[in-house]
Amino acid sequence: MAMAGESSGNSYGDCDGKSHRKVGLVYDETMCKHDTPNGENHPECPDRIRVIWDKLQLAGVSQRCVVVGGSKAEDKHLQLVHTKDHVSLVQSLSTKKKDYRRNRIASQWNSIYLNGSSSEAAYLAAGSVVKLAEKVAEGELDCGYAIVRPPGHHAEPDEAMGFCLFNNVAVAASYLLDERPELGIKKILIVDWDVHHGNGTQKMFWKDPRVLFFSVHRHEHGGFYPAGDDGYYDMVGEAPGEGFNINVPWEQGRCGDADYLAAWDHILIPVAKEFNPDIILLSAGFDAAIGDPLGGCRVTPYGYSVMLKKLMEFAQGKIVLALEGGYNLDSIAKSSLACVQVLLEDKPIQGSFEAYPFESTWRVIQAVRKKLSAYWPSLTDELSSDLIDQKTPTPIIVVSSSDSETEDYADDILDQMSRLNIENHHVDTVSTSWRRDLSKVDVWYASFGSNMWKPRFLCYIQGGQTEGMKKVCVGSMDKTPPKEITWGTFPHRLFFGRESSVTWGVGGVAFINPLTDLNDQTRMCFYRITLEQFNDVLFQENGLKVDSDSPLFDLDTLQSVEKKGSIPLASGGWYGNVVCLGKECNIPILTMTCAVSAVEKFKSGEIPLRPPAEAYANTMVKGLVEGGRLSEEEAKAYIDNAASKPL
Ligand code: X5A
Ligand code: ZN
Repeated sequence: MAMAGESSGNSYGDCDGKSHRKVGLVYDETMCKHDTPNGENHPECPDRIRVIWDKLQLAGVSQRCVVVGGSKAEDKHLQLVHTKDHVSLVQSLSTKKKDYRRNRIASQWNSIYLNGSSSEAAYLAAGSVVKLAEKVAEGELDCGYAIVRPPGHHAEPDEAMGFCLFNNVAVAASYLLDERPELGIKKILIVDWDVHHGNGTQKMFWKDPRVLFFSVHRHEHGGFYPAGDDGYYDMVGEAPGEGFNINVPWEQGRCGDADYLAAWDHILIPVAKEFNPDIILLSAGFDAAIGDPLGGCRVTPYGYSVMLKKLMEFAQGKIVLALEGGYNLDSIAKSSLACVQVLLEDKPIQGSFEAYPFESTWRVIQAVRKKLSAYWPSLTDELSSDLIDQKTPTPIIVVSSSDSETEDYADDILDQMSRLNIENHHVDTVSTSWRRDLSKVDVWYASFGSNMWKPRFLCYIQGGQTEGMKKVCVGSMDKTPPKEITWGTFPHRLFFGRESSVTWGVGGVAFINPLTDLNDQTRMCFYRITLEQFNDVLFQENGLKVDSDSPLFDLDTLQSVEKKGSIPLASGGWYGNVVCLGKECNIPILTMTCAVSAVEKFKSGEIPLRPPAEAYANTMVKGLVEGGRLSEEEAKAYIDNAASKPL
């Protein structure tokens, strides 16, 4: 899959460069007052918007945006998409003195709670999205993010549901089209990446060709909330709006970056090019995020940032995000931050995707393309088999089959955590206090050999072996995958040597000369892992057990390697020399190679220089092609060159 852009040499982009885009942010603490009437726990809780706001502030990102206060929606604007009755019912909630009256109203709706502040919050949520969209349409702001609640996309013309009272995004879209024609917004693309179908928005623009509604959601043949057929791909709109409603209904949970990006690349982006919107409104729920208790999907902050980046190519970047769902506080804060950083355009996006889309994902994408190709010629061609053969088999374990009830959600989080081995995978057998300390420090591990291929490197983290390996890796104690992946080149000589290795059989394996050589450039893939995991990689690279009661490389060693450039360890193995290549975003970049004395022995012929073992070279090629942005020919030539030059 697509990977991060390549950086070159030792200098990297300024991590806090200034942006020239005017990004609006709406936040208003008043929207936190909408809460359950008796303090019961509920996933749609006031802290959702607080944690997002706090994250943006702590990251120093909100300070670089234009912060816009909340704004109350006008009834006549709400009535562009809602019935008069619905608007006055929501309005009247504020004057009800007694909880039981509100509880009665709430109970007639599906998945709604109400308190004395719900009405005020609902007016603010809708009005804030209207105001932000107006400023972007006017050109006062380039783009923006409305951090609002209650969410909106389930709210129908005459009904609140699914935690939504007013349909915030739909109100804003209608406002621009019907109330502000002078702004020249004639075509609006609404993208809904909330894990649930945007049934309300779909209804409101069902016959309206001015609004192209695109929703990607868990559907499970109608079993997932809001259950039924509305979210199916055969729901394409009607009358002049026929073809302007696109649903991508996932058949299963667990969809992640690769699945969403496939829907982007093969449905949304080509259609958006044809439609050519004047502005994009994004129903930005973050409940498809990894760790979400209701969604059961696994989109990463990096995945969200790539999806957003691709949308910013349209409408001169005029895009307004409005928060919808998203119930894991940590996930929504991180995903929101990633999105605002994209809006600010201040740094290249870094990260990588897990493997490939599911088999069922390709099936759904093909069905959608077939159905919609009647309206969008760019969807006509069948996807090539080379493309759809790249797939992840449907997993056998089925997790959270339908919409989780609120009492399930804590369990689901724990389930997610244990499957992902986040934080709870420290199997402490011996005295392992060093692990606790080193798990708090991040480093970039820079690989130049077979580890450049992510699945091969993951064997050192999660255990296992890939094709061509003669040995199974045990993996690290902490099996959390790398937090980020990026690429770079460094002025060190790459070479291959040794008769054979246990993992790859006959043939050399890669080393770099620990000393710099400005005539050489070696490509490397960096994985951001903890110092604890780095030790487990060191153990495995050097044929040692990972349950050692002391680390090979601790905080003191880290300090001295940063000063001295390289440091030999008492590992006794081939990769017992840790080299510090510099820093990226203040995190040290470390690699491991042989000792300087070994380089001398390679030079003298005492140890043989040898071209790489075949399986080893193939693995390197896969890494360079999939992540390092080389063609297969370029990757092979790069390896041949390093293998044939005299040392
Ligand atoms: C906005 C949103 C979810 C409703 C789930 C109801 N609503 N069980 O994510
Ligand atoms: Zn949702």
